[in-house]
Amino acid sequence: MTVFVTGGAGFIGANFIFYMLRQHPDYRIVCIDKLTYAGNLSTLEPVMSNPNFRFAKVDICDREAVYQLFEEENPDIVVNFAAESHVDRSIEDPEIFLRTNILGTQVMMDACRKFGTKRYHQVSTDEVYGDLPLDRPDLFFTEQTPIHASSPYSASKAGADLMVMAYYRTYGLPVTISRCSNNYGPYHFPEKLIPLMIANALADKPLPVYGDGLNVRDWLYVEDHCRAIDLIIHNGRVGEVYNVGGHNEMSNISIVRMICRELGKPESLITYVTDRKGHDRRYAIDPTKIHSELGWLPETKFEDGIKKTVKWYLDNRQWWETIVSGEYRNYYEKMYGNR
Ligand code: NAD
Ligand code: TDX
Repeated sequence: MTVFVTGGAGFIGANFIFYMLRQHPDYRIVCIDKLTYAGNLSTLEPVMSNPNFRFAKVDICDREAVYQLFEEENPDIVVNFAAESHVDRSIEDPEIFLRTNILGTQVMMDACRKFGTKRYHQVSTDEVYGDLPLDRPDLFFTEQTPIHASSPYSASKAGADLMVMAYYRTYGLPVTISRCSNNYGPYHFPEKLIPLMIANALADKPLPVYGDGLNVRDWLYVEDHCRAIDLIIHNGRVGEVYNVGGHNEMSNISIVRMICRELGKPESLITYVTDRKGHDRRYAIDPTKIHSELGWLPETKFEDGIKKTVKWYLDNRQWWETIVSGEYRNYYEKMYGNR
């Protein structure tokens, strides 16, 4: 069995590669990654010499290079993680989001059609459903919730999902889609809330909380997401969408306070800054379908997951310090300098 994993040098894709090589030691895993600012080859160092693993530096929008790889490897399954993933960057400059997230998805699906790939899996997000109000804790996103994206990022992911379903209906491409809530864990790029707050707190820098800090996200430990995708690509029904999330809603401010406590840092570091444009208020997943059809439930409780994550950032300073001291510094200055 050969599995293509696009975006495998990023946060979730890398965790998925480690997970798959552990769970299915007889599978061949081919990582396709353009190595954008978010891709980090050093993350994949532990598996580079595994004979069942191959890394290919390829842009998923590069049709010729993608077809060439399909020709060489003839994959059974494609799991598409590759994307521009940061909402704030999409607000600054949407174009690359449309290119990679929509056109790249199309190229990967065209390749699957051409080479008769048995399964194409699209890694999507709960953000395609828009947001829920804070004063209606009874409401959750189900697979029937209408698409109602807010940011250029989520609109691009929603556009890709629509193309995936169009390829299923029009060409009969065997597809599945997962829509997951916010992930956290090792190798999370430090532009995102949890790793950014850990890195800043360790440097005694201000902790920039957007708006009133009351926006709610539904957090899932990354390995639980990897297990859900593994179940879907093997046992999920073709043409179906599966929501993935573990009923772990938390406000941003409570997460930042928890990180301060874990690291023994004062809450006086917390600084309220100008809100994100169009900031989604609350995300909350109803995972009934994946639970009842595939038996999936999250295994890592947030209290344990956040401790493991903080420990990982303490034990792997070199990984993220290299990022925050390099080109990323310019991004940080641009986004937070005058906020
Ligand atoms: P990430 O930004 O950490 O990694 C993205 C990876 O894709 C990087 O390695 C990057 O180099 C690669 N990439 C970008 N453009 C590419 C291109 N044109 N061709 C090939 N590779 C390219 O992202 P992540 O947080 O790991 O997210 C992975 C996927 O999961 C995305 O599709 C995202 O929308 C989805 N998702 C993320 C979360 C989350 O909480 N992080 C939640 C739900 C869904
Ligand atoms: O400095 C910050 N301060 C802050 O208050 C940052 C970076 C974020 N925030 C807030 C904004 C959000 O309400 O924290 C929350 C989480 O922000 P992000 O980490 O940027 O994640 P989010 O926008 O929720 O999107 C993430 O989850 C869904 C991923 O980046 C997406 O790829 C995924 O689809």
